[in-house]
Formats: sequence, structure tokens, C-alpha cells
Amino acid sequence: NAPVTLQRLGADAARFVAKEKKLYIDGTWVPAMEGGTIDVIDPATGKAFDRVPEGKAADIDRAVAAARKAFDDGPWANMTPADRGKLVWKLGDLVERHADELAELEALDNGKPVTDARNGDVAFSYELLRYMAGWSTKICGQTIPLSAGAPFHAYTLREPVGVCGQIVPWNFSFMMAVWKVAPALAAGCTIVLKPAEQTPLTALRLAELVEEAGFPAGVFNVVTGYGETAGAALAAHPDVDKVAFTGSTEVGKKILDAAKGNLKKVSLELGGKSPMIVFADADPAVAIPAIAYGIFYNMGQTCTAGTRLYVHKDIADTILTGLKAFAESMSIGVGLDPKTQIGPLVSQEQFDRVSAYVKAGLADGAKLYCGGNRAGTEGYFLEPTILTETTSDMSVVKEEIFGPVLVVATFDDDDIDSVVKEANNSIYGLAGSVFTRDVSRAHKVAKKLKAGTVGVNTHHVIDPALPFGGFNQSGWGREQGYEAILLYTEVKSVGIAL
Ligand code: TXE
Repeated sequence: NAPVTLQRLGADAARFVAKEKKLYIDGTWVPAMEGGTIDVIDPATGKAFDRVPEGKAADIDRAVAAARKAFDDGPWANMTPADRGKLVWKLGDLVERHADELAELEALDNGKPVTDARNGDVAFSYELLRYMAGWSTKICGQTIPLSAGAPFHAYTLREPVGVCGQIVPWNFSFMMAVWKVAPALAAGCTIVLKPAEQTPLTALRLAELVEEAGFPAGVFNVVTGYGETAGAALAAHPDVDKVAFTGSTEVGKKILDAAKGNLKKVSLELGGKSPMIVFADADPAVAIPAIAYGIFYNMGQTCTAGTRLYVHKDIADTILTGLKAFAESMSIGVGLDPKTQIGPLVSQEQFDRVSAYVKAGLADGAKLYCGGNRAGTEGYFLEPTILTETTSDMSVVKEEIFGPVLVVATFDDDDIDSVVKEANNSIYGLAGSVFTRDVSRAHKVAKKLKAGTVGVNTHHVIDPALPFGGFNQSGWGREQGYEAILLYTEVKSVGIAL
């Protein structure tokens, strides 16, 4: 009794779903050593439609050994940067060729709107692969004039960091994987990828495309499994040189602890509680759709989601009326329907967590301005929700909700300092945005916000070339852009006595 949503799949995605899933280790497809499996659930119905191997520590050991061998001895280590770049570019082409199929798999597995998956997740991924392919041939050191007068000719080499463990979440499963895989491959690293247990399918499809592109065995490995077992084993593994993680701040701290054993390099992209500030001179026609997209895109399950709205009281009515109309006009439905704008949340657990936050906000005195209810009778659908009259002590204002819930407070000061102080009053610092027609004020706020990415008259600012990451407890390091190449390389200084 497969869920009815499966009937919406195209032939290629249906063929992939029907296949028996295996781990991809050392260029071969193998079952988990202990033979266990994890059910894959359709969030639109709550029903299982597939299963993947439950990889554990022993599978991680095998995958890390393969990645180690490929890094130390394999053809990969001796490949020219140009040949490496060609493979990464080819992978980008393959992702684009299979873009519709990948988007459908993502929409089915995660629940997200397939149109967003195609135009967002998958399109960004192949563009990023090509962007990073270009860096392969441009990673270089410097010739450095020495300052203390030693008789050396000195220069630096920039070398791949080695075997990388990459642990990714379920909200943008494919894109988060590619954000990590693309720069690591371009830099010459080898990889063991562990996708989230809720959404493992596109990582396995990516492995098929890596195989088709012709990467040497062991360069890229995928182990599906749970975080506490497979993920923890990868983060702690003594033969892993670097671990890159995207997920909750709580687990990010566990990754740090696990990495201590061999002091592997760590990069972390963690939670957020990003503010959006609207001044009285903002253009409502620009601000309303940007704010709606800022919070409701991907059902709010976006680390950079604009979750806290600070709006000047003179424009608050206009903005809130517009947001409510926008939210209520959004089409709620199964992710695989191309008309859907709001799909289900990823899991029962996430649905319960987000619903509990809405309840807590109301109990704390916030007002329900729109939404707040479950939509439909099956699956994990929640209406786009706006809570007004919120204050800084409420859990809905302080904590990451990770659902389609906007919390709103007004301000009446024309000066930027007090509202920016409120916006910066968070343990996080991933993103932020400001809406105003005053250029000088926009620049001042952009400089003062404690956030890795700032939008002016827009919220989500994402591009393969733009560094992405967080201040405060939103993480360590920057992905995308040249900064990502720095994450996956080590610098070596060489001095030649003259
Ligand atoms: O995240 P986890 P969850 C936030 C968001 C959400 C909350 C919980 O607020 O409501 O986290 O989501 C792996 N060692 N974000 O529980 O657990 C896990 O298998 C190693 C924000 O799903 O952090 C998965 O692959 N790995 C975030 C990945 O970590 C472990 C996106 C993320 O899961 C592990 C997702 C362990 N001990 C959630 N435990 C963002 N920044 O975008 C789990 N994992």
C-alpha cells in the first residue's frame, strides 16, 4: 500500500525509488554490515515508501578506509587540477541532466514543493558544482617576502586537507550535500558523506552520478544511517582529517567534542533566528513578498529563515495585512504537485516540535494573527503562521522553531540603535535583513547586524560565489565562494635557504 503521492513521480524517479538501496563505498554498492534498514517516510502521508541501509560504525570504518586509500595512494592524489575540475564540471552537467528527477526525489522525501526543489535546491547545486570546478585550477599559494631578513626564498603551498566527513541535515538534503562535496572535490579531498536519516535518497542518487561521472573509487562514499551511530562514528574517526556539519547547534557541539580525539578540523553551519527589520520608509510592495519568502520558503525549515520581524509602528498595519493576505493565498499541498507553495513539514517529530512552539507562544501572551492550525487530515501540514505582540523573553522569539512561524514585534524609534540591539539579541547570527529606502541607513544597519549574511530589501541572499555561514552560535567557517576552498585546504610554508 504505497502512498498515493508516488503516482506523481516521473519514470526516472520512480525507477530509482523501486531500486534496492545500498551504501556506496570504495566505488561499489554494499549492504550495511549488520544488515539493518531505515524506513523512508513520505511526509505528505506519514507512510513509508522505501528503505535504506542502516550504516553503523563498522560501515563508517570501511568507508573511511576507502577514502583514506583514495587520498593517500589512489589516482585521485596524482590527478592534475584540470582533470579534477573536469570531473567536478561533469558531475554538475549530470546533476542538471537529471534535475527533474532529483527535484522529484527531494520533494517526495522531504515534502518540499517540487518547483522550489527544481529551481532552488537542484539548480543551485549544479551551478555550485560548476563554480567550484573552476576553482580546481586556481588554488595556489603565495611567494612571500620575509620580514626578518632570513636568507630564504619562501612560498606557501595550498594542499587538500585530506579525508572529509560530511554530515548533512534534511531541510535541503541534496543542496547541503553538494555545498560540502563540491568544494571538497575541487580541492582534491576525499569524502564520506552521511545524509540525514529522514531524507537519504538524493545522496544515494548523487553517488550514482559520481560513479557515472567517472571519479576514482573511494573518492566519494555515502553511508546512510542515524546520527547517534553512523554520524557520531564519522565525527570521532581518527582517520578523518576534517568534519563538516550542518544541523542543530546542539549536535554541532557534540561534533566538536567528538572531533577532539585527533583534533580534526571542524566547520559548522548551525541554527539561526534571523531578524528582519522594516523601517517606516520601506516599500511595502517590495517588503511584503520578501518577508513572506524569508519566513515561509521551505515551510520555514531554512537555517537563514527570517523568523523575527521588527516592524516600525507607522507601517506595521500595512505590512501585517499584506503578509496575512500573502500567507492565506499560499497553496498548501503535496510537494510533488507543481502548484504547491507550502508542503508538509519533514516529520511527525518536526510537526510536533513546531506546533508545541506555537502553543508556548500563545501561552506566553503572543497573539495569533493568522494560521496556527494543522492543514488536512494526514501528513505533517501546518498553515503559515504569524504571531504578533511578541516579546524578547518568549521561547518563540529566542529559540529556533524551524517551521512556518513568524514572530512579530513593533518599534517606534526612527533611530537604528535600539532596534538593531534587539535584532542582535540572540545566541545565533546566521542572517538578517533590513527594509528601507534610505541608503545610508541600509548600510549602517548592514554593518551593525551580527550576522553572516545581510539582505537589504530582500532576505535570502544566496549564491555559489558568496560566502555563507554564521556569527555567534550559528557556526564556524564559511561555505560557498572561495572561502569554501579555504575550508578544504591546508597551507604549508616552504623556505629555501639561499
Ligand atoms: O537536527 P540534527 P534534527 C535544527 C532545527 C531543528 C533541530 C532538530 O532547529 O528543529 O535542529 O533537527 C546528524 N553525531 N536544524 O534533530 O540532529 C543527523 O543524523 C553526528 C537546523 O534533525 O542536528 C543529521 O544527519 N551526527 C539545521 C544531522 O546530524 C549527528 C538543519 C542533522 O541533524 C548526531 C537541521 C551526532 N551525535 C536542523 N546526531 C540547519 N542549520 O539548517 C545527529 N546527527
